[in-house]
Amino acid sequence: MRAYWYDNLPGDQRLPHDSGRTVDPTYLTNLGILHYELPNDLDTVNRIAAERAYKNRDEIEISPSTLPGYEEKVKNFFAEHLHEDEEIRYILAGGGYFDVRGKEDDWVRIRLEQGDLMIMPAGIYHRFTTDEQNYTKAIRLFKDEPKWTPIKRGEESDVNEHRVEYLKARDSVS
Ligand code: KMT
Ligand code: NI
Repeated sequence: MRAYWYDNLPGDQRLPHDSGRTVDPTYLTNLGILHYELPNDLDTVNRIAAERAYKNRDEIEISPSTLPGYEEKVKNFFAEHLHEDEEIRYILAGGGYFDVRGKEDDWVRIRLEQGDLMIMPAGIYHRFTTDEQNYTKAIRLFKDEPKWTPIKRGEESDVNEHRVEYLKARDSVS
């Protein structure tokens, strides 16, 4: 895992877009993001899922040959959104980028690779993209039913109760 400020330059979303400015782990913690390095350690992933009472999961292989409608789906993953639940992702193979909004509403890019487990809080604005290899295999964990409900950023999402709660929690730490 490596986190850095997104460079905001035009061009393919799958390029690193690395501004060269690193984001420190405490900053991510203050955004409410948890990260663990668990290479080949499904036992620990299972324990974390159990502790947080996650009941369901699925496995997704994001690549042009395994995911029907790949280009369209990758475009959708990259549309800024939030969820009303925590989002837990465990990378089994390949890599990818999650971009999350920092406190000043600028993008932090988080590079994930095999063995990375990331937990994003409900209500955080984010987006995802594969990298130039076009390959991400991941386990997605869900609290209840494996439902996929991204709420796109807009006037409504800004007043969503999970968004409001998230901001309250985020802005109460340093
Ligand atoms: C998301 O929230 O955009 C995703 O879950 C992307 C696919 S999982 C690597
Ligand atoms: Ni999401």
